[in-house]
Amino acid sequence: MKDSVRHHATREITRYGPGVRRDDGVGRQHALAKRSNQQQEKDKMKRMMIAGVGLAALVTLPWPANSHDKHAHESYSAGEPGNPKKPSRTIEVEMSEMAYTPSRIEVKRGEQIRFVIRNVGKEDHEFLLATTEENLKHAESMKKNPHMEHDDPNGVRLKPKKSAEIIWKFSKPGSFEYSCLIPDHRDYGMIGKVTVK
Ligand SMILES: [Cu+2]
Repeated sequence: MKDSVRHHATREITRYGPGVRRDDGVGRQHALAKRSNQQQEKDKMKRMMIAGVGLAALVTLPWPANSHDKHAHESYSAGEPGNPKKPSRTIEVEMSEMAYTPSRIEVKRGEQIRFVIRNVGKEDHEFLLATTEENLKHAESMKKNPHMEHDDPNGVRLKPKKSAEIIWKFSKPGSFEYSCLIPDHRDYGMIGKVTVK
């Protein structure tokens, strides 16, 4: 089984799927205003240090920066990203500490579901649609890097009061799940069962 989940350490993602909206939390370097030569020299040193730190962070990333391209056309364990132009059934899912509502859904094989996901809790939460096997494997890597972000159509991480939509086609029969892989959240109950018949 392929691990279709990609990881980005630096991006902040608020919404996924077709019609994606994202916030890139990239800070802009302040513009250089009129300054004395001495100040400019200081700034130059500071920029060099920032560049150095950035490089070090890049080197220590557990996933290669190009993993994005590598996984671009891989398949997903719970079906496939849906087509927003085709009909879908809407299911609203609320996330809180530490549960999903509903925590169990049933869909027909081939059915397209538009998940409207809301974080009504007080902490960040995730909704990652996959097989249990894949999510457990993924949870292990999350323990090593709890702040990793996921850049994939089958998942979203939301801050409190945020919402997002995921359109998903359940093309495979079987048992799947959505869970939150922020360390301990799944163990405390953040798991929802999906049965595809
Ligand atoms: Cu959570």
